[in-house]
Amino acid sequence: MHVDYSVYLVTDNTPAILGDKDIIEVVRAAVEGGVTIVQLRDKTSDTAEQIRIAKALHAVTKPAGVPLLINDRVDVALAAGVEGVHIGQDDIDLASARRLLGKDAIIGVTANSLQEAEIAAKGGADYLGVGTVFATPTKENTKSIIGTSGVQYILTSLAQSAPEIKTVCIGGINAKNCQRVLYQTAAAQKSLDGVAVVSAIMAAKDPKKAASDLRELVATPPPFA
Ligand code: TZP
Ligand code: MG
Repeated sequence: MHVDYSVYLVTDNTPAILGDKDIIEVVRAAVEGGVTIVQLRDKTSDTAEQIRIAKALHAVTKPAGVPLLINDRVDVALAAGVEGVHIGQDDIDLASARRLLGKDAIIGVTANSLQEAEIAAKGGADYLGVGTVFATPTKENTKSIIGTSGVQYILTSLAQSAPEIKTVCIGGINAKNCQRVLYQTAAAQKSLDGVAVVSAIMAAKDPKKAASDLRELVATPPPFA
């Protein structure tokens, strides 16, 4: 299955980011605006609630041909019948997730380092979430801020060791810096396939416009290239 990773929305339901907006309506607007893939990332709801939200989001994403993945939770992905999962280094292991979800599922893995990236690529991940690029209040993990140079280093090595693996970067990406990130990392022999954002869309006053702006920026070579 061809998957377009170019503008990857990761949801957040915390009041600091979502405010009093409805998560389903924000994702609906973002899909209308042109996000190409969505991940439900919910660190607070119980299992039943996550399944309910996943099914409601899937009713929005599926007709648009936009894959929906679930962060951390293979059980929620299976229960809701969505397209895949995104797992971190402390979640279920990749081989187990693949066994449970099957070969057609989309499975992404977070990679903070080249070693993590190469293990996930060898293990059959479909894509890597590479980061954290810039420090961000959305996820406080100061130990793994790798900058655009870190992303470039990982891409350069993957060009040799895992040329087929898809990659998106994550962490502090927004409309102001996405072209710079893509341009700076394009010096590697392997390009990013997209940018993943949380607050740039989930916290936006107009999520549809935020999504369509990002889509256009990512598709356009930067003026300084
Ligand atoms: N993983 C690394 S950084 C991050 C995640 C989920 C949060 C990114 O949020 P934002 O608001 O796009 O900086
Ligand atoms: Mg996780």
